[in-house]
Amino acid sequence: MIKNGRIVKSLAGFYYVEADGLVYQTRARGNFRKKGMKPVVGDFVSFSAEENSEGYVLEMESRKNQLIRPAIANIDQAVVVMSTVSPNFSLNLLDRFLAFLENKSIKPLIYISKLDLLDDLQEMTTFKENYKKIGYEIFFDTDSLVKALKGKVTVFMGQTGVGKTTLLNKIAPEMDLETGETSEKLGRGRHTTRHVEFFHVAEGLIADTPGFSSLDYEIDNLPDLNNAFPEIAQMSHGCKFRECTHTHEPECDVKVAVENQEILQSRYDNYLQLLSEINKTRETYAKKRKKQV
Ligand SMILES: Nc1nc2c(ncn2[C@@H]2O[C@H](COP(=O)(O)OP(=O)(O)O)[C@@H](O)[C@H]2O)c(=O)[nH]1
Ligand SMILES: [Mg+2]
Ligand SMILES: [Zn+2]
Repeated sequence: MIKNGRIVKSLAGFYYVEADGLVYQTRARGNFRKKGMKPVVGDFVSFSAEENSEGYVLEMESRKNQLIRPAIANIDQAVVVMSTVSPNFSLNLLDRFLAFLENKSIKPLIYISKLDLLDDLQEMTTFKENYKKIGYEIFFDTDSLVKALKGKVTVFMGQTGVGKTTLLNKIAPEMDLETGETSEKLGRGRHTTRHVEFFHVAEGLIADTPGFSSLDYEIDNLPDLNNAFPEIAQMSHGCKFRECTHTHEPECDVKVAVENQEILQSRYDNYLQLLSEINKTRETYAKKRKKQV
């Protein structure tokens, strides 16, 4: 019998496909590997479902997005966890996460942890207002965050130590994850590699992503970088040049908006930093290519 479903777990060469509320154990036929296509968790597939024996993944639908490490596809949204202190709150790091997610068409949700360690919430409240204006949702408590998980596939990301596991343990104790504290106590490595799995939580699906503290990505072209900052992309429609980088060009609406404080100076600075990183990467590649010739 052929069924359609979604891969919810991948372990030791098996793919576990959920269809009509049941989970089927399947393998991928060799012809997938030959084509260089490896099914991953999150893939929508058709598969043969045999009684009392393994099924086979037959076909995969094309993906709306994909992460490499961990290997997950078709993600709706990501909760970026940022702590107020230890590690210190960083708009630079946050903007990098946001740009990464925008570039992958994954909706960012921002969760602020360790608010209890602040004497004064003014700075965080101002931050929340500023980013809300850009269009981002910022969560200061778990109850409101849980509501936003309904019906979506969500991943969690953030630096080591910000409190991802603590947060997940609170909203999904059934995942039974180890926090920094317990893994230290047990003397285990923090970065134990695990299989990838989706959990049904808060009427949605969430994937824990333990190794996902750094960004294994490069935005490598200017239009993509422009679009990764929604308020800059919006404002750039008014720039004189279509390919405006918002640096040296005349009649640049983005620069005017920064001067008028319609765009945050810090967002613009972080955009410029990413821009210069892209340009550096390009120069390095160009040099390498020259050497090879
Ligand atoms: N005070 C305070 N400590 C927290 C909070 N969230 C996490 N922590 C602590 O921060 C440390 C790192 O948390 P963990 O969940 O392991 O972070 P992860 O590396 O992002 O998974 C642990 O000692 C937690 O107890 C919080 O909201 N307030
Ligand atoms: Mg953790
Ligand atoms: Zn411009």
